[in-house]
Amino acid sequence: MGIVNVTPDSFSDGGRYFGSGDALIHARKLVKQGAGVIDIGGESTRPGAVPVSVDQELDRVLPVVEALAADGVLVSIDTSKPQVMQEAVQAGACLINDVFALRQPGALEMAASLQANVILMHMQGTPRTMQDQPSYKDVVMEIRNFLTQRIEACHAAGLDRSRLLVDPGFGFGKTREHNCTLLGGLGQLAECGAPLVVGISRKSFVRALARSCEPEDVKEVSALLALLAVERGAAIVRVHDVGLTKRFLDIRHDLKLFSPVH
Ligand code: PT1
Repeated sequence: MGIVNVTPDSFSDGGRYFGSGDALIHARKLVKQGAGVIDIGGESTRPGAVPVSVDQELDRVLPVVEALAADGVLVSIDTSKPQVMQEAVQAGACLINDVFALRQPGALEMAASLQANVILMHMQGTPRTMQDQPSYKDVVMEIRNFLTQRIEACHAAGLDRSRLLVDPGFGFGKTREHNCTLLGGLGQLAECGAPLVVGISRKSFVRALARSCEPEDVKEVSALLALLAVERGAAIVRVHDVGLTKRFLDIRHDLKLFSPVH
């Protein structure tokens, strides 16, 4: 899954300002590099981010969703707002990626009425304050329980289980230690019974692990961690550097192909 932010503030992960036109060009480049899905977001959810209005978010994302869907690309819409979900799906998005796991007012009902495919992500707190004091007794179990409960809530609202994916939400109300523990416990999250989505690319704990803020180092470590996540059961990895990640994953694939005992 290739990341396309149509936001002015993705500076710290190396993203530039993307107006809708630039975003479309970038998305098409990621598709050429081998992305199977493009995730389009018009509101930053990184730590400290402040919300934007519905109209602003729609203005940013809709032209990109429409154009990519017309190309035949699978489009995911990164939003927590019911109205954005609705208009993006009507414009051709086939997947809703919600960092609030459909907990915002009206979101669960909207996703159910659209009969949409949904990524349910875990977050402790809200983007503005989530990194203030993250705290867990058992980070893997608490996230697994949360995701299981959200699957149940979706099912009760009329969304078939086959439409749901889960994501532990790396960097969303988690310390570096929490993130590392989660990476080790991915196998237990796969037990939620829904395909696992993982987003690690260029996050601050990756910079810490890379012991470097050099963009090339951060890209390399991001791709390595994406590979590790797939090895531990992730079905989808959400990444900025599609070409590099794809190279790593293709090699992993060939290893299995050439050595049946692997
Ligand atoms: C994610 C994700 C997302 N991440 C899904 N959607 C972001 N499903 C946006 C940092 O610590 O992991 N899964 N949508 C981006 N969020 C962050 C969080 C970006 C933390 C950066 C950091 O630097």
